[in-house]
Amino acid sequence: MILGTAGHVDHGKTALVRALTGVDTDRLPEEKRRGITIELGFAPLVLDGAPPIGVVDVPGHEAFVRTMLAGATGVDLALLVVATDEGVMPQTREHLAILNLLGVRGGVVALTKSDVAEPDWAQLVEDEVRSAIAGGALERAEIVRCSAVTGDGIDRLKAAITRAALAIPARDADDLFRMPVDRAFSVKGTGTVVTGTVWSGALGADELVQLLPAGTEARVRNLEQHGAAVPEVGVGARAAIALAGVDRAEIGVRGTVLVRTGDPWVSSRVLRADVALLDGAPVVGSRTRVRFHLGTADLGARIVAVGGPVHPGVRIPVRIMLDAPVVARAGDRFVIRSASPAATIGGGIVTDPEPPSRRAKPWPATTATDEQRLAWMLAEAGGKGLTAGSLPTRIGRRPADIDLLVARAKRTLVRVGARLFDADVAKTTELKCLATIRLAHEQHPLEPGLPVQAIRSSVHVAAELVDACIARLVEAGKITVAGGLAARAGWTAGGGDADSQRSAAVLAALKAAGPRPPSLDELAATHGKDVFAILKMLVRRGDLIAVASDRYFSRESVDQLVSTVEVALAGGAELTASQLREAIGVTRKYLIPFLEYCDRQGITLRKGDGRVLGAPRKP
Ligand SMILES: Nc1nc2c(ncn2[C@@H]2O[C@H](COP(=O)(O)OP(=O)(O)OP(=O)(O)O)[C@@H](O)[C@H]2O)c(=O)[nH]1
Ligand SMILES: [Mg+2]
Repeated sequence: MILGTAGHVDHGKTALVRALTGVDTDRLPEEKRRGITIELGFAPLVLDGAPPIGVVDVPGHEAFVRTMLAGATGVDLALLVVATDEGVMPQTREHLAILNLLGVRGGVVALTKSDVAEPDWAQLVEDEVRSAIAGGALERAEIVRCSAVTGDGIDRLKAAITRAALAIPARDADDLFRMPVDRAFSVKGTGTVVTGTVWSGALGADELVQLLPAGTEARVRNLEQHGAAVPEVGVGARAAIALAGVDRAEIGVRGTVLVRTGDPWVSSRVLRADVALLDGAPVVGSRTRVRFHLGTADLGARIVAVGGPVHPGVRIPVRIMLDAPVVARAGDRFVIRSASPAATIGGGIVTDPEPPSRRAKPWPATTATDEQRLAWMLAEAGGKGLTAGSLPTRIGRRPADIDLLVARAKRTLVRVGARLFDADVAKTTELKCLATIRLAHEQHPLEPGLPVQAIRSSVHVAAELVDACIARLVEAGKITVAGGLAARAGWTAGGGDADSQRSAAVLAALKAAGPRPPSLDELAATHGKDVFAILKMLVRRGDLIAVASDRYFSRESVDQLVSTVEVALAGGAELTASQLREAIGVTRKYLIPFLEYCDRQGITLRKGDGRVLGAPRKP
């Protein structure tokens, strides 16, 4: 569990952390010289009856609010420090606002430096603090008067922190691992080390990890929690993780997030979010440049709402356009500051870290349920669908919760392999597939069906959805698929009245012509230009045989001719084409294409100038 300090500069935060933990977290020479905190400080706090606590000590100076933000993000508990002699000051209020925006879950207020203030004055300050915390995350926090110099009240402060720690429900452990990096350095003999507060999940030695948004790959060499080696670090821990395979120089600290390789984290330059500006903040239009703080990331951004600028005091769905990619998850809290004057002006909650495009509209409403947002995402994804694996980050729930969510939504979505589609989109696609097949039958009545590939390319949705729809249509008995061709159930090529008459006429003509069938051109002259399609269809049905590219014989004629040839060549006879012509009784014009057909079919074999019988025909 993490406890973060907060409070105005010089109010005694670092002195209190030292009184509580014995650790002086102001280590830098510049911090010593100026007597202020500049960088984040870390110390373990062991309290009787409380879970282990990691303390993050933040700077109070107004110039270092960005650092305070990086430290305050991910804390469970706040220790708001107010010097009794000064009372509530500007950064007391700004830090309080930040804690509220980040959704800190509880905490304690220390009214410190009690040794330098009169009790009456202390009471006034306590009242002032009460009204400052009213309505926020620390509303019910205990207020403890204490002094880091005399040690007065430190035990009471420890007891109050213990109570606050026990009041917070434990975070779920079985989630995706994520740790925003707040420091990176190299240690002789160990190599590159990154530190941070584990936001979710757990990580162990030898696991493969990625540093996002850069995407640098590394392996976990070993892990430490407050200087002690541990086999695994989990949610809410302060962790120092030694990495193999990465140089310190490759790691940009601000905004770098350590995740497990293969988990569905993405970095994005566009987010959807619900945003609210603090009372008294300036109005923010779509062109207003703001600073966006999420985790340890701190970057320029613009906020776009539907229908005009964002006004203080209203929670509103927006799209956030970032100057650089960040790693975010739905449910993440962030803070917005104005650049000049540098001030905290608002914040919000990410509602979609991965909109499909830069122009994606904000969600239609704030405070949507998971079911609602899933429905919006599926509708927006349309025929492209979305991967189930993207939902733990896009919806912001543990993978196990997402499985339940998807199972509950089974009437509104269709799952095809790893992709999910809106059920209405799937239904429409099914109808489109059917319509495409019908249209193909109308336009090409002599064709046996439409290639499935042609359906895929004309329906314009993910190929796997088309395939699933076709499979459903087959299952429902509405269509058939054979040899890669889809057709309406019961469809016969050329089955229409007009087509049937024409094909019957063509077949009759060819049957009548027997061994002397007309050529393609002659057929076209009598039966129409598209006679080729009819011939192809009759070949598919087995009524005709394409003996040559422009000669179609009826099956009966071919059978008769083949028998005649077999008789003529029986007993191993070897005959020339002229001899065969006499046996068959047709001119060379018909004979030669037929004999070549026999050669191709293996009915006859060429031998010198003549032919002999080939292998016996298949029955
Ligand atoms: N008399 C008295 N002085 C204190 C007490 N706590 C801190 N101080 C003094 O107040 C000054 C500031 O203390 P820090 O602990 O550095 O204050 P801080 O809140 O950490 O300051 P920043 O980190 O720069 O915001 C130091 O000179 C401390 O010695 C206290 O309980 N009583
Ligand atoms: Mg300090």
